[in-house]
Amino acid sequence: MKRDLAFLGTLISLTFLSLLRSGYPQQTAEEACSMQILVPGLKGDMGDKGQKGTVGRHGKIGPIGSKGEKGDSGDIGPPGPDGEPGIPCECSQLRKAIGEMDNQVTQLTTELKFIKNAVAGVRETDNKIYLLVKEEKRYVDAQLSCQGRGGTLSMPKDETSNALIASYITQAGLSRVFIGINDLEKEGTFVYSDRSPMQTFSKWRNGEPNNAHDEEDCVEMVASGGWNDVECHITMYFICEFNKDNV
Ligand SMILES: [Ca+2]
Ligand SMILES: [Ca+2]
Repeated sequence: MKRDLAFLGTLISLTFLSLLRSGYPQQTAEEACSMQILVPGLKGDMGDKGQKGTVGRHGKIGPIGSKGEKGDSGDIGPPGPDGEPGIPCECSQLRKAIGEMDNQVTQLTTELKFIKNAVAGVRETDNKIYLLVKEEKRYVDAQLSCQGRGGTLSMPKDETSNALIASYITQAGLSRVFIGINDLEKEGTFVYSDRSPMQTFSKWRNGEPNNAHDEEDCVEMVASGGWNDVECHITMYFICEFNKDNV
């Protein structure tokens, strides 16, 4: 039986080979197989749907969200502990400081009063300010007083300034004042209080300067505006002058 089957197989193979050789004389059996693979077959039926896959990995973190609304205020906290005891008041130092301030206020009030009186009483031209000082002083002390205020004894160098000083004396109800003219350094040679020499302008009264008793080296102005040489050690009111550039 096995022998019959083997024989039958051999017979089929020979028959298949003879058929191939009669249809495609130039091709081998191997080439015939390749041709069968290259020819496209008919489209098969769609397969069944696959099974559901496993869960994927987590994605990237998303953008920051918008700011939320302000929350409600919290409850009031408990009171804190008591503080350290304070330092006793340095009353004596405070009283001293207050006393010093009172003194300063008094001093400032006095100075302000002086300034108000001075401003209210001065006379002025375009470039000068004149101040009548109602303190009786000798000539040298009067000059020092004017210098201490930033000026000098008044120096009438023309008719205008002389007339202004004269009216100042008259309006104050005075008869005479010291002005800034003297011949202290050289008898008979009068100079102004700033040491500048006398110019062509002068207002000597008749018969003056006479250097009476050989002791008159300082000069006063009387209410009329005239000049007279007098002794320097006598005391009287005086008029200072200030340059407006220096005030
Ligand atoms: Ca003289
Ligand atoms: Ca005289």
